[in-house]
Parts: sequence; C-alpha cells; structure tokens
Amino acid sequence: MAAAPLYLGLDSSTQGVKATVVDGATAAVVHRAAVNYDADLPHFRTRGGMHASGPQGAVVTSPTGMWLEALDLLFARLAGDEASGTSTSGAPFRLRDVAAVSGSGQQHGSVYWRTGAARMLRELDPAVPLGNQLADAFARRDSPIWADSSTGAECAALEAACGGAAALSAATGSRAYERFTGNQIAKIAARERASCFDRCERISLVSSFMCSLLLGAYAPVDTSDGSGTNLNHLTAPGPAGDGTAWFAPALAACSGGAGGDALAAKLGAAGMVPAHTTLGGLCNYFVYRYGMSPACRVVAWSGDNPCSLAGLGLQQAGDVAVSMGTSDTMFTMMANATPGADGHVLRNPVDPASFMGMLCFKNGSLAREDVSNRLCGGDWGKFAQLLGERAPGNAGAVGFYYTSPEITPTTGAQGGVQRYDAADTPVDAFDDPAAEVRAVLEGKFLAMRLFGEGIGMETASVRRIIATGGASNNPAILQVLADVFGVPVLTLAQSDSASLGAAFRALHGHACEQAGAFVPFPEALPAGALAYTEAARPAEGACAVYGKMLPRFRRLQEAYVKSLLG
Ligand code: XUL
Repeated sequence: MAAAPLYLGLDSSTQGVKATVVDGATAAVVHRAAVNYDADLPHFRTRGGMHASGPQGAVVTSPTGMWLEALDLLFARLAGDEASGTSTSGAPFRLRDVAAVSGSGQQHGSVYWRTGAARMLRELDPAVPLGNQLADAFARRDSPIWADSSTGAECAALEAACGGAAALSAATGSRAYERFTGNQIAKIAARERASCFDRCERISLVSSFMCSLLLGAYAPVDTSDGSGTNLNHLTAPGPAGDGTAWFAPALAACSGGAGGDALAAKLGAAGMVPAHTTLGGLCNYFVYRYGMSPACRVVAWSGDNPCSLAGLGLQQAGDVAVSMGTSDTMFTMMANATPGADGHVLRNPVDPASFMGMLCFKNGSLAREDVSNRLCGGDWGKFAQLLGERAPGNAGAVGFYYTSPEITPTTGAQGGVQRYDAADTPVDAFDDPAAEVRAVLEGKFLAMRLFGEGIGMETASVRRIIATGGASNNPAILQVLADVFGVPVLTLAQSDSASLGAAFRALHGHACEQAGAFVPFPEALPAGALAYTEAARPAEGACAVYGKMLPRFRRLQEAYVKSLLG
C-alpha cells in the first residue's frame, strides 16, 4: 500500500527554525526537528537570533546568511533522522513522501536581494551549501526584523502622507507601526539609497524569502503576512477586494523618493497572493541534496501569527484564540474588517473572504505573576481561592497593570499600575487582596473584548476560545476568560502552533490545487486533527455583567492612558 502523503511545515522564527511533518490522512504529527540560531550557529554571534544596536538598542537585525545556513542544517537533520529511522512519533518517515511544503516566517522582517540574484536562485547547485552560493546575493547583509523600533520618523511621515493614522489603518489594517515593513523599507530607501535600495531588485518578507529558496525563484508575498507591511490595500474596492493589491499612496511614501512604481516592482508588481496558493514545484536543490520528491509542491508561506491561527485550528468567523505568555496575543476570525487605532486586521490565511484580527498586549504573565507573588507567595492555588471569593464584576473594582509600557492601548514610553474603586476613585491599593487578584485578570480580558470589538469582532458571534501558552494551564484564569466572553474555553495539547499551522496550510493549499478550486479549510483538515479539551464553561449571567461593565472600563482606561501619554 502506498504511504499516506506527508505535509511539511517550516517555521522561520526569531530564535530558530523548526520543522513539523504531519500525516495527510490523520494530521498526526510524525516528526519534528529544530535548529536554534544562538546554539547551533554561534559564529553569527546573535542573542535570541538578533543583533541590537543604536540608541536603546532600537535597531534590530538578523544576519540573512544565518537563515540560509539554518535551513540547510534543518534539512540535514531531517534527512539524518530519516536515514537513521528515528522520528519524534516513533514512526519512520520518508522525505520523499512529502506532497507539499509551506512555511511560517516571523512577521515584518525584510530581505534585500541584489540585482542578478534571481539567476543565482534559478541555478542553485545541490552540491554547494546555500550560505556559500548565495553569500553575494544580497544588497544588504542584515535584515531588519520585527523587534526594531527605530522608525518613528518614517511612521509619522507615512501617516501624514496617507491622510492620518485613521485613514492608513482603514486602508492597510493598521496605523503605522515602527516594526511594519513599509516603515523599515522607507528608512533604508532614504538612508541607503545608492548602497542598497537602488542595487536591490527584490524585497522579500522573511516568509516570502524562505519560500523563494524552496522554489528557486522569487515567491510573492501572501496577503496575510502582507497585512503586516502598512503597504497593502486590505479592502481595496473592485477586483482587488481580495487584498492582493498594494496601497499606492503608502508605496510612494515609503520609496525614499524613488516613486511608488519603483517600490512595487521590488515587492512584486503583480501584487500579493492568497496564502493557500500553490506557487510551483520544489526546486532541484532540495530534491538532489535531501531526497525530497521532485513532485513536491510549494504552497505560499505566511507570517507566524497567521500560521498559528491555522495551527490552533481556528476555522470560522467567531473562533478566537488567546495565547498567554510573556506577552498576551489574541487572534479572531472575523467576517468583516473595521480596523481601528489599536490592533491589527489581516487577511485570513485559510479563508481569502474573511479577516484575522490580531491584538498584541505587552503585559502578560509578568503582571499576573507579580500579583500572585505579592499576595499569594506565588501559590496559584491560593490565587484561585482568592479569585473565587469575589463574583464576576469584582464589585466595581477595576485595575490597569502596565508594568512595562503597553502597546494595546499604546501608553507611549510610560508604564504604570492604576486601580479604581467602585466610585471611580483612583486608589493605591484595594482593601481586599481578592479584588487585586480578580482585577488583574478581568482588566486583561475586558481589554481583549473591548479592543476586539474595536476591530470588528462581534462578541455575540464568538463561539469558542482556544487558549494556549503558559497561563492556559491555569483553570482559574481560563474561567474568567470564559465568563468575560460568555463562551467555552478549550485547550490543546499540541505545541509549535506556527510550524504545525504551516503544515496544515501545506495540506490545505495542496487540496485546493488538486480540486482546482478553493476548498474550505475545515473540509481539507482530517476529522479530529486537533484534540481539544474543554477547560472552562461560562458561569450563568457573567457575560452580561461584563457587557454592562465595558463602557465604564473604557472610560477609566482612556483617562489613565491619557495621563500616561501626558
Ligand atoms: C507581530 C509581531 C511578532 C512577530 C514575531 O506583529 O511583531 O509576533 O511576528 O513573532
């Protein structure tokens, strides 16, 4: 009997590159492999995969050549595991059985290919490592990445050129953000015009860069990762309403005076493609060097957050995921887009007709742990007990815990903690420690609900929340999340949601190509692909309490943020 096709998902993240191989019949994970930049490629001298420089370390880059070496090392590990018959699942696997590959890239980073590099890509020699034969392929050795925050001036100029922050957000899905690719490109186009911009024939995102290596040709940017550039037209009218067009005023503003058409030519004049698009076959380099199949298809890569949405199994409008770690992130699948001042609206990577909302909160676990340490000696059992002492709504006590400057809502360079009693009076501390425990959780989940609604999420249509990250192991925390949104909270045993999501997207793109038409993502995924566990159910009436509380929460938040912004 022929082996079931396998699907390979790669994840080119900030700290390393990972692979997840899934079985196409069951979607079970067959094998995983990983490369860590700091540990495995120490000669690049990165910390966490990055180099920081400039005042306050605001200029952050990664060596492009490191990503090349890492991809070879990862494939060498996969081929070595195949040869030795070992795998993380215990089942042997053959790279030759991989029917399609896709990937996930850290969002916003950019790669500058020099003129003539297309030919080098087309003629990749399987006998020579990528790092050697592409050493001279770039107009710039280092790639600016998402952690860079040095483009404040470019953001202000872009918003001014596009009619203000609200107009830019309406057109591209986000107001100008320092890490967004358009602002990164604008800085290089203006300051390194002759040395880089004019010598460069193509600018890739991290996702489309890695995809180009697999294809042996420049890969287009997909519309989901493209929504993290400030250069995309999220909801262009007419035939380009699918989000594949660039936004001309933003291109012109970010071109360093070279003109919008010049920048469009470097980004891909034909625009972007939906993330489920199969772009072509795997190039010979990977076939001859690692034993991949010449029939293996390459599905467009996307950003790490869009891929995580796919890996967590979000399937239809009303599905929400909340990841609680050092920072907290919320993803929503939404039928409509109403981009606002805070948060991001992206195209949905598994459904070109809908949208993905994304909210990033800087203050996550550290704020919760601070309360747990101060009031419960770090004992989460005690934390849960105190939480249970007060009913949803916290008898009017509200708190904002921005232990470091927050990004949603933006508090500029300032952080701080502010508590209000039931009469809206600012207080230094609550009388009851249980009020503090409840306030730190309610404040965060109310902010998720408030800002989610601000970008088009309809709370009444939310049907379930999938929780991941460290804090998702804590049922008491998940109960408050269920109560605020009025829906069940589910958890998932799988980890590595970005590379798993990339593997699922490879499977999805392949199904669409074979059908010759778009296949809905839930139909392409094998039944039971993700084993969820229900971790919390909303308490009767709790959601209505929070609905009533929201306008007051918003008013207090606005007052506090205003005081921080000065
Ligand atoms: C999202 C963001 C990060 C990067 C790296 O906007 O900046 O999540 O995608 O993970």
